[in-house]
Amino acid sequence: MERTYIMVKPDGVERGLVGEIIKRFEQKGYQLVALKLVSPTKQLLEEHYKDLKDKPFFPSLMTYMLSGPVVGMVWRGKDAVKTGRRILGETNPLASNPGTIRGDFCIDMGRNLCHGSDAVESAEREIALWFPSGVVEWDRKRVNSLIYE
Ligand code: YYY
Ligand code: MG
Repeated sequence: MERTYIMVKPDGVERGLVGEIIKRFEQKGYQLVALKLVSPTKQLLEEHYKDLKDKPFFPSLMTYMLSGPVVGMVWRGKDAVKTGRRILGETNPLASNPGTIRGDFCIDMGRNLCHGSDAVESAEREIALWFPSGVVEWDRKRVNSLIYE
């Protein structure tokens, strides 16, 4: 089973969309294995977005991400990384289909509500970064038998 790191960005937290975003992963059938509200440090965010540090939008991305607390979570399940990003929508909300989180709730790229890992390796890196003491490994046998064949 794959794991992915999903984060509600400061705009999503302030706009009261945390529950809505959690709901979409829950109703799909993914299993929540970690969750926290945190005001991240600049260093943590620079590490999280280290691949983007030379991009022109990096300074505004940092300002945005430091504007309030974020909710980090880890969701577990089959194909969680790729499907998680499909649940979020495209990076640009205006290119995101209705029915996706970004397609339904936002407009500008620099206010796109949420983050989702883009590959299994980056997911594991991000999970270790945001949840250094690990996640909760709990069993969900009964529900899994209703979701997976
Ligand atoms: O993975 P994803 O969040 O969809 O996009 P990334 O390419 O990793 O960029 C991270 C973050 O940076 C994006 O969610 C919004 C912001 N951003 C931007 O403001 N302008 C761009 N041209 C590209 C990305
Ligand atoms: Mg990304």
